[in-house]
Amino acid sequence: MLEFLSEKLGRALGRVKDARKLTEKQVNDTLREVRTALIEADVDYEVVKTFVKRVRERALQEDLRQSPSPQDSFLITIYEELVQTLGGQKEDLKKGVVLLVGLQGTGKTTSVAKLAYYLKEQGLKVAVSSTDIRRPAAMLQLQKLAEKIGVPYYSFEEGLTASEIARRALEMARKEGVDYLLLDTAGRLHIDQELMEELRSLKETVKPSEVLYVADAMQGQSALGAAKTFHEFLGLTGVLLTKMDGDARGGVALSVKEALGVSVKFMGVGERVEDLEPFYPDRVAQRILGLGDIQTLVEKAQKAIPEDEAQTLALKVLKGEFDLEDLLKQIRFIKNMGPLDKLLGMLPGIGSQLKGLKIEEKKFKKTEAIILSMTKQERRNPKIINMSRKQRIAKGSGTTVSEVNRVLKEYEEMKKMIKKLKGMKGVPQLPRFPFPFKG
Ligand SMILES: Nc1nc2c(ncn2[C@@H]2O[C@H](COP(=O)(O)OP(=O)(O)OP(=O)(O)O)[C@@H](O)[C@H]2O)c(=O)[nH]1
Ligand SMILES: [Mg+2]
Repeated sequence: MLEFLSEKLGRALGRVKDARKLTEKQVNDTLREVRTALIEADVDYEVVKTFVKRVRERALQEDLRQSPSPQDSFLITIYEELVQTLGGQKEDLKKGVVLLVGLQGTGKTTSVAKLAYYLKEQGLKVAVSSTDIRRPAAMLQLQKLAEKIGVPYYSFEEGLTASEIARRALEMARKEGVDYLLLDTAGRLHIDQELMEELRSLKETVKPSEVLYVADAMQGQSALGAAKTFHEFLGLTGVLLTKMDGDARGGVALSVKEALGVSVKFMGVGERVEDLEPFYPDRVAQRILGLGDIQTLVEKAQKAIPEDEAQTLALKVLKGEFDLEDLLKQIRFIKNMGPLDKLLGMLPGIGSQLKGLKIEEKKFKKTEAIILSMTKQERRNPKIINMSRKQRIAKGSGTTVSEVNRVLKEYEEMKKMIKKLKGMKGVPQLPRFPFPFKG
């Protein structure tokens, strides 16, 4: 996700970091590269123009502040302006009825389920219902998803209008005292009057606290054209960007706020119900600038690993003290945390390196067996593992010496990577991550 931008920007900004001093020419050259990268990533042209203008003005006007260093303050300016472009503050979802609208196939139904799951995990009371009367299968799709995540699905007899379904669902939601009633709506290939009228009447009936526009990031900027029409008709309160895990260049995430005046509130990052993340402009900016997203990573880890254990593990990783015991723990938690490449992509500097790194989750089982066949001493200090120990471990785990070697080699590589991170400027400290550019 967002690798394209983070790769390009990382390169341009890396040169600034390495420079001994910062000249006006360098500022201009860097901004030119930034501009090209943003345009190539499909960010709206006007957004790019304003962004670059703001950064340049600040950089020159503040006379390249000497503290902490001109380079750092230039990078800080870029970071701060990027956060602004992405919407500034993270915005919460107001309690009440949440209407999800958008074109066909953008991920509305899936997102209703993801959002329900996300809110339920936060300990909130959620119910869902579908007003998509066009396709009978659409209702069934949501009903099944709701069952899967254990959230009530309100269903009614056939033949009701979308507004009537919504009205009855709201009645039930009130009776049951839910915090959020999430309503799915029908999508259309193109905007048409009939759909807009249906949505408008739906809105008047339930007076939603949120009208979220579901936009497919893969569609790039064209997704925003339709959003503007929806906004005029309905008054959107936010955007949910789906398919951010795809190979979209992600530019649309940067264009939403400027183009619509409302913020991205969530992003979909996969097909599973767990694959939804709240949108934090500062964290996304850090990811884009190739600084990774340690906060999100730690939150994910905390969900899967008991809190203090997560903290210890994260600290160990950052301090570069990471032994095979820790690797074993990680392997065991990974199942709860989702695909490893996604997780590693959130670590600073790793995202762009991941392309060459193939992670096969099936290998985990074998790796786990191999580590389990080692003694505690061996896990803490793998250096002592000689040939005869390798043979014993291979036998114990039902594998071969070459597979034991593979695990050891991979562990060494991981350690190297972690060491590199540690040496990098910009690895924030635990538990609260202060400004990313300070070393
Ligand atoms: N990779 C990926 N796929 C997604 C994401 N969100 C939705 N999808 C997929 O997109 C497809 C369409 O999703 P739906 O939720 O049915 O879309 P919809 O907007 O409800 O479609 P209509 O009701 O026909 O308008 C499904 O195959 C989903 O699995 C996402 O964040 N990432
Ligand atoms: Mg649908």
